[in-house]
Amino acid sequence: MRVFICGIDGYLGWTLAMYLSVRGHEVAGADSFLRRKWVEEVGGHSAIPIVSMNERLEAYKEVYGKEITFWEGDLCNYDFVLRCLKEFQPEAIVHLGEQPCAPYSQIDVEHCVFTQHNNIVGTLNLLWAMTEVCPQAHLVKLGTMGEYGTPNIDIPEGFFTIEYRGRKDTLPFPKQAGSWYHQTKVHDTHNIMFACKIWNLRSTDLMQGVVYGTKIEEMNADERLCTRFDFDEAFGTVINRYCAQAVIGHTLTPYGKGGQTRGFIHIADSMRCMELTAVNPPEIGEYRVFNQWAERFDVTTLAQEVKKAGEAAGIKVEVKPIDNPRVEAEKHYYNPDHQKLFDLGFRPHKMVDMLPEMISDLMKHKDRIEAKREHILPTIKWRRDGAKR
Ligand code: NAD
Ligand code: USQ
Repeated sequence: MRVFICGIDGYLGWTLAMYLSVRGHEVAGADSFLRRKWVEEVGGHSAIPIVSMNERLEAYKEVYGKEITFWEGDLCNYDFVLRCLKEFQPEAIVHLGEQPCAPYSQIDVEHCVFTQHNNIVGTLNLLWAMTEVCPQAHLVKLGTMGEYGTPNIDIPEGFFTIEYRGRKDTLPFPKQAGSWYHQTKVHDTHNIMFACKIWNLRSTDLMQGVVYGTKIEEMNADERLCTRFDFDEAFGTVINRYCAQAVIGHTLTPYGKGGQTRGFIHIADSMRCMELTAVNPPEIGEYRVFNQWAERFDVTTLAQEVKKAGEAAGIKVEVKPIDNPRVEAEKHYYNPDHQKLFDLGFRPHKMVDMLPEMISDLMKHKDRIEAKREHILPTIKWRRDGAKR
């Protein structure tokens, strides 16, 4: 299958390019290297060293004997998007090319507006370009479980049937996103659903939970094939941060009451889900939603699991809750469905089985994590000083 990956230089994008290409798919992709700049801007760096895109592509060719095509450019530039699609004629487009970080989007008005513009305009450009070039291609869009928020009822996969004042309908499940970043995914969802309706495009919106992990197996062959791994206050996600914290003897940092519960998925399982989705497309004109997560944990239990794994590796680990920089429910009901990918054959790893590998991979780069210790504790806050209640 010919798959075009938007955001091919990212944590998931580079991993997906290799994962699909090794499995016989023809892969091309685009990126403007924004993620590298954002992490530098917040003072972080990848714990696992990464090489340039050119070096990645060369190393991949050397090790696996295959080529991945790359275009450098901005998805917010319509002509660029159009050119890529015209040249590659994809059967599937996996859209990962957005600003993915909640704290970054909360920094100030510039970062909020940038995130909204970048994510929403990039997706609109893709939708319009698809109508011109490849209206039958399948758009696999990375949404987020965070679009739903944390309602006090079960969360279905995108839609639910509701009876109101004696009438019944199947409608999109309400969205209550918890950051300016998460809001962009909600806006994308509405735009994609509308495009499928009016233009007969087809799309799967993957409501993905929080991804963790250092690598996929194919990266063991050569260190130039590694993907990035962030742990700073903005771009590090919670399990990845806890593992990096454990390795340098920093206390693990559950925020607030620590009952925040999310769906989690290992990076290798995220790849498997995206492949399963791409090779099982919806009908022309169909917009569908899969909830893409494997296991559910609250952030305190997660910290306890990382502590156990660290101690098994001979590291002393302490857990110390800190004030929550975010505005979010700290104790809540959370029961989202995730059956559809399992029906397609998804069989996930267990987080406890993956932690030893993460800790041992990160131990090799302990000095790089130590060098950015001061960028671990959160300083970006959801509340504004002038808006205190
Ligand atoms: P990432 O930042 O590592 O990857 C995104 C890539 O897209 C980056 O390389 C960036 O440079 C590129 N990009 C962004 N805007 C662009 C633009 N306008 N033009 C060209 N390139 C652009 O993020 P990730 O963790 O790999 O996440 C990929 C996608 O998956 C994102 O959409 C994210 O919201 C979603 N997601 C991630 C997670 C997670 O835990 N990592 C969970 C759920 C959903
Ligand atoms: N958290 C802690 N301690 C930390 C870091 C985070 O308790 O040191 C808490 C947060 O407050 C939050 C939860 O852990 O309640 C998850 O935070 P996160 O930073 O791991 O993830 P989040 O901000 O939700 O964003 C990440 C990805 C994003 C994706 C989302 C999936 O960055 O791209 O959309 O996970 S989901 O959370 O399901 O919406």
